[in-house]
Parts: sequence; structure tokens; C-alpha cells
Amino acid sequence: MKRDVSGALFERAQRVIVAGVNSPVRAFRAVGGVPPFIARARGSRLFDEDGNEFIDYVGSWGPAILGHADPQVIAAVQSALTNGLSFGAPTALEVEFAELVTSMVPSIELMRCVSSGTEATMSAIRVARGFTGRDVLIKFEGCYHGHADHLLVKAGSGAATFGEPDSAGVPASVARLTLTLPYNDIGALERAFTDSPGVIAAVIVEPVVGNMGCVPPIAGFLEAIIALCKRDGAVSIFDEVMTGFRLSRAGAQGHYGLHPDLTALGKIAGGGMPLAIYGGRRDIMSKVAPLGPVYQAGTLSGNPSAVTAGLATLSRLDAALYAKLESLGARLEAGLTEAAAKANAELCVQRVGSMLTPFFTRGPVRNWNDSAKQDKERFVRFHRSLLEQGIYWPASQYEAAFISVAHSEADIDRTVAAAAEALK
Ligand code: KE4
Repeated sequence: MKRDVSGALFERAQRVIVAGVNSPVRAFRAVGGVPPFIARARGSRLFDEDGNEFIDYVGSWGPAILGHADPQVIAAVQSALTNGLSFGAPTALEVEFAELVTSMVPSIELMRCVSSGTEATMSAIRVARGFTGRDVLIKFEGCYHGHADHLLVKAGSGAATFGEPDSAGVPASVARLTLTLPYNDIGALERAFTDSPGVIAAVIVEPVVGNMGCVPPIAGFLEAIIALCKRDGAVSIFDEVMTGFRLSRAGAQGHYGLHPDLTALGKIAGGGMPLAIYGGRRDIMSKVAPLGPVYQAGTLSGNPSAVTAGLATLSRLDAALYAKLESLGARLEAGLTEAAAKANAELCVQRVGSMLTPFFTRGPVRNWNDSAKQDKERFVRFHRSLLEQGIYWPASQYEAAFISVAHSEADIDRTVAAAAEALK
């Protein structure tokens, strides 16, 4: 596959942009090689600067649920742009958008728009701390919630000790306020509340994890988070930046029939434009300035073109779309599983709806320790072979792949055939 133009661009990029990319995973460090520089995208396809065409399973890391450059979304945004890019003032569009989001996700009574998933989770945690007057945060190993300091924390050396920084630049004093527990470990969560009653401000969780690969919750895990928070007066926060609108019109909470206290949304919410949301219980969100003492602000929050892209995207999410995504997801899962069996390859495919991950390890994968056992080299060979065959797969074994409603059964079947070749 010709990669000259991308190679030259990568050289230039690395001289002026950190590692040549504006977000680390794009640098292909986990899989090696030159990342294709994408020129344009349409439907299920990406086209790079060398003219190569790919079937895309990254979907901009989740937003492209309708497929790329959906004509209706593009037309709506083009029209909005002619009215001006940003006013820094309230608009009717934001009201329409917030009314749509709160009608789709019933646990959200009051919300705020921000510009990234990081801002959404960071703000949700701040309002939970302001509402409870408490400082301690619980998160789970393998879950990623954006790059705010208190979320770049790994489990401390002892089981119950508080966190240690998981990135340079994060003060130890900040990390110590974050307790990191194993995902899907109800007992560890119960013990955390028993050992530290009345000090936990919030528990934040990816209700279906995408950031250690696709790891679903075991029965009772999400319910335990909500119940234990309620009992102790802590705030339950579902980080649905990835799962929101992906798994149902009400995200994972709709899929599982649950009501967290607060929710963070992003990615699909803006249809690929910089737009994210945090919101939930009215009594909690009423603490946010200027109603209450918890400050949060943003120059471009809720800007008209991003909100227009969000409205045009969310308004298309109906039962028929989710039925098609489920059918395509099941077809890909079955095809990958069958290809692995024929190749006698140890592969565990985990999927919820249109997000899935093939784990090169014996399953099931229930938590970070399980996911970390993956055969990394096997994944690297798999990824490289798929790319050479025109399949653009997430460049890390710790990511979820996404299917859009623009994917066809022929796309899926071609991907399965490429995977069978990649597994040889
Ligand atoms: P952003 O700040 O990147 O918009 O959102 C952060 C975030 C928060 N919560 C969850 C569950 C997320 O998955 C993310 C971001 N996801 C990654 C991919 N796993 C974005 C890709 C990237 O970092 O370049």
C-alpha cells in the first residue's frame, strides 16, 4: 500500500506538532508504522492522502454513528455556518438541543453543554464534590474519563490505598484523593464505602468500558454503584461519552434501565463537532454557577454549528438504526469468532451493540488485569495486516471498534475475510 504522502506529512508534522498528532493514540505508537493522513471520509469509508480507501471502524473514536459526511448533517451545518460561527450568547438552538437531550435521557433533568468529554467528566466531578462537600473520588482501573488531573490516576500500591499519578505533572496530593478499584468488583466497592463512610463524593464509571477494550458490566455491578452511592450520600456518575447514544437513545443507562445521578456525554452528542454535555439530577446541577457556587464556564460551549450537528445527528437515532447496528455488530462478532476458530487463534470477541473488541487472550475479559494479558504482538500483526488490506481498525488493543449505520453487510463480510487472512 502506497504511503509516501502520509510518510512525508508525518515527517513534517513531527517537527511542529507533538509526535505529529493532536492526540496520542493517532500516532500509531502501539502498532508502529506511519499513520495514514486522512484527506476525506464518506459513509463507512476513509480516504487517505495517498488515495488509499479504508473501511473505517474507528469512526473518529465514536462520533460517526451515521457514517462520515452524512448529507443531512453536512447540509444542516453548512446552513448554520452562514449565520455566524459563535456568539457567546444564548440561542434558540441550544434550547431545542437541551430539550431533545433531556427527552432522550430521562435521568438528565438539567444540563450544561461543554466542548469535550474531558470537560464534561471534570465538571460533573466538580459539581458532585460541591454538592456533597466531600473530596474523595472513586474510579475503576482500565476506565478512561479524559485527561483532567484527578482522573490520570492509577491504583495505589496497596489494595485500599489512594491513587498515585498515572501521568507526569499530576500532583501526588491530587492523585491521593482518587481511589482506583478493579472494574466489576462489587466487593471492593462495598469495602471502599464501608472503610470510608461519608467521605466519598462520587463514583465515576464507564457503564460499558471502551477504554480497556469493550468490557461489559457483570450483573449487579452498575446497580451496586447506584445503590451504594445513594446509601452513603455520594453521587453516581455514568461517563457515557462513548456509550451515550451509541448503545441506545439513552446510552448504556437506557440499555440497562438505570438512572445515575449525573451523566457525561460527548462524541455522538456533537456528531463529530466539539460538543459534550454533563447533566443529571436537578438538585445537584442547581449547584452550578450562576445558580450555585460550583463554577464552570466555556467560550464555545453550545456554539451554534456544533449544536446544529448534534441536533441533526441525534434526531436520526431511531429504533430502526439501532436494529441495523445490532445486526451488523452480531454479523461482525460471529465472523471474527469463526475466523479465529478456523485459524486456531486464541481470540475473545466482546461486544455490546455496535462497539466491540477482539481480545487476543482467553476470555472472558472482566477487568484491566484480564485485558492486560492480551498477546500484544499478535494484535500488532492483526492490525497491520488489516490496514494493508484496507481495513482501518483502532490502533490499540485497549480500544473499542465502532460500526456505523452506513456500514453494509458487504463491508462486514469483507472485514471478516480480511481478518481471516490477518489471523493466519
Ligand atoms: P475527549 O476529551 O477526548 O472528548 O473525551 C474524553 C473521554 C471521556 N470519557 C470516555 C469514556 C472516553 O472514551 C473519552 C475519550 N475517548 C478516547 C478514545 N478511547 C478519545 C480518543 C483520543 O483520546 O484521541
